[in-house]
Amino acid sequence: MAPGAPARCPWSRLLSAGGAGGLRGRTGPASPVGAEPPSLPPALRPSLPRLLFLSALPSEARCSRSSPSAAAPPGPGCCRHTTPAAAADCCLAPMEDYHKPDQQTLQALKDTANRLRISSIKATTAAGSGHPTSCCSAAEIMSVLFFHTMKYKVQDPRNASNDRFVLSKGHAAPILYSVWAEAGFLQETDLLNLRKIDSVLEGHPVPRQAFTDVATGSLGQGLGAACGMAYTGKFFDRASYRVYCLLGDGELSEGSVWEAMAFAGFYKLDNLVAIFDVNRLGQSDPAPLQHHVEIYQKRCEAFGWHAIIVDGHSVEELCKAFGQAKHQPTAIIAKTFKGKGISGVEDKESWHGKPLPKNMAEQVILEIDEKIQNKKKLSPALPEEDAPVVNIRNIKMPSPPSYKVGEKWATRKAYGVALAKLGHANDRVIALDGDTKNSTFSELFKKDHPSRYIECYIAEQNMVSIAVGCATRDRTVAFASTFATFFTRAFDQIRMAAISESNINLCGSHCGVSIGEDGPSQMGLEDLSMFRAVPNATVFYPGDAVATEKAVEIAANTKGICFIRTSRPENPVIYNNNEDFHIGQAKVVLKSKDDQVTVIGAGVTLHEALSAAEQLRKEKIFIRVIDPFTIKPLDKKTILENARATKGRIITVEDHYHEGGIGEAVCAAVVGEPGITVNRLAVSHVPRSGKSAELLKMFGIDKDAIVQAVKVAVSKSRNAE
Ligand SMILES: Cc1ncc(C[n+]2csc(CCOP(=O)(O)OP(=O)(O)O)c2C)c(N)n1
Repeated sequence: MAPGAPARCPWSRLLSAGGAGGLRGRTGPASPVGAEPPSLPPALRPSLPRLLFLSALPSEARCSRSSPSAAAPPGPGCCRHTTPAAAADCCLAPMEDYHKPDQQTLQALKDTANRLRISSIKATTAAGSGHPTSCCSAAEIMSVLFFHTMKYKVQDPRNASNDRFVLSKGHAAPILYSVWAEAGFLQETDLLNLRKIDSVLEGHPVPRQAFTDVATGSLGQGLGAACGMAYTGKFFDRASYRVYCLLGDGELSEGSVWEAMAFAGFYKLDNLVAIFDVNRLGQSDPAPLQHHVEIYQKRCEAFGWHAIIVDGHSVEELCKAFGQAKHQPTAIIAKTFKGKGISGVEDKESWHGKPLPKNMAEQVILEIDEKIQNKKKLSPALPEEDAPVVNIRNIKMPSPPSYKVGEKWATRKAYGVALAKLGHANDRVIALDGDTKNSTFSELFKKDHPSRYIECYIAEQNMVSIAVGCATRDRTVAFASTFATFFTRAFDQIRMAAISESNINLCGSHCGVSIGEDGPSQMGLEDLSMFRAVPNATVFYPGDAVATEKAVEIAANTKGICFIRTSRPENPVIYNNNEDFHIGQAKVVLKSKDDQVTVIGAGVTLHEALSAAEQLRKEKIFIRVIDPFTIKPLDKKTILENARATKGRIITVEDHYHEGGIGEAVCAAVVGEPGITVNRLAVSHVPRSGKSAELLKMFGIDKDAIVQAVKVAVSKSRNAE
């Protein structure tokens, strides 16, 4: 080396050897999550074009931030960084990717922002409701994102290779609609139908709109879904699309946002950009941090994000910030003003969620219009079409179940076996868990398919949102598992998943008192109630290992939210491996012409019902036993037919609270039917620790309780006769 010549960064040599990968145009192997990192994690490898770019530069230009300065001369080599991460952060940060837009473009972006303001005001005033001030703070952000930064096909908003956008502050929907009108996908006239019954432009984004992947409006959920999309882009699709998510500062008080921040930071989702629209105000009060953008920055950095503070009304600063790709997720903390551009309203409290009265709107529109210099519209750049073609239709198990009747299996374990098997049928089947994989048995999937397992850690709300994000645009078939009871804390995410028309599959293990000693905090006793209330949900409650395997296969091919309820105790296999199962088709497991009562049980109580039948038979009392297989939809026809054949007597028995469980589902199915009586055995109050059998007895849902209830039912009608 010539004396005095700057040496090459040692890491850049290593990086060159690392091959292609990195931010865009990723072609190298995905980093298997949880696997030993390669010599340099894929996230830190530069893309091929970047490498070419680097090698074309004079060596001293290669390290953008370590150029010799008097204050901090470079150490040995051009770079003083001692770890690949630090080198990647400095030497490889592609600041050179940022090309300052020319004045004409900058002005066009400003003009676009003002047109978006005008459209949002017009739409909300026409609707007589909506959130124009929340739109106006984000006008420059949306303009730069959609007309400078993002790459997408306007006429094909769901193209798999398009960059994604999630409007987490969903109440600012009018500005999203205005963007799509500005781009030419919607008509200006559509905007004036905002919030009308016959318009797809609802008050908050919904996937009825081709440009909306996930419904938002329940604040705090967009970033989790965006993380799922980014994870999918980086590790499953290995494509170059990027994911952008706009959040309000008020919604940053939601814990779910920080679950997502931790997830993105941990997995180094360098294809994810969150934009905080820090407009200082919430709905009824200022947001707690008001304009203290530096505190947001510290918080983001603490979560492993690269955080940039910008003036959110400066298109130039925004262009520059969006141009800064890093090897970690990026947060753009945009200081803005609520109602920006609306004189008398800007930065004022009490204007949240209020449309401008017509006269005022006209005046304000004139004022904003005066600022527009050019009517010419900008077009977005096209994406690199590198997302792979994916087929997730008609996924069939590679082989039938292979259980033996009478063998004892817990349905939770059968779930893991089934999912691992399904993973061999289709490489788009993925599994997620919240640090309970050795309890739910999703670890069996991880063992077979480590690169398709996402550990979400103990953040169930985020896990559901991640699953929703992964499943958007039909990129994956997602199965997320945890204890049934812990899904209750994610009910809002599940509810929003249904509004998002998501096809996620959720498996809740450890249902009911039958888990035993761990006690009530671990027992799922409200989960059926919760999932039954979800529109279009399918609720599976398999009775044995064979039924569980069938449930997993069916769920993978079923639209809407699927919930599979599994149990901890081991119970005998009762179905043959070739038994056919269908949604909404119950199984009559035990039947004779002398049956006097129909008993409906599921999971562990199905087995208690079969034991009760055995005992009653010795006393010449015969019962019919039904396994509903799905609690929603419930097989009303089979239940009614069999109830009628047993003098109208039904007993339901379930390991769940009375409210919203199987008993109530059956009552709803038979209501109004003459001559039918339903006696419901269920958990009546908060349980405690104990042995599984002790608890089933204590709560009157075991074999003895069923025997007793049958005898009462039979004798009651005898008395009546
Ligand atoms: C989970 C949730 N809680 C409350 C609301 C009601 N809400 C709608 S907008 C809003 C204020 C949002 O403030 P911010 O996030 O700062 O957005 P801005 O409108 O200021 O951009 C509230 C409380 C909601 N939609 N979701």
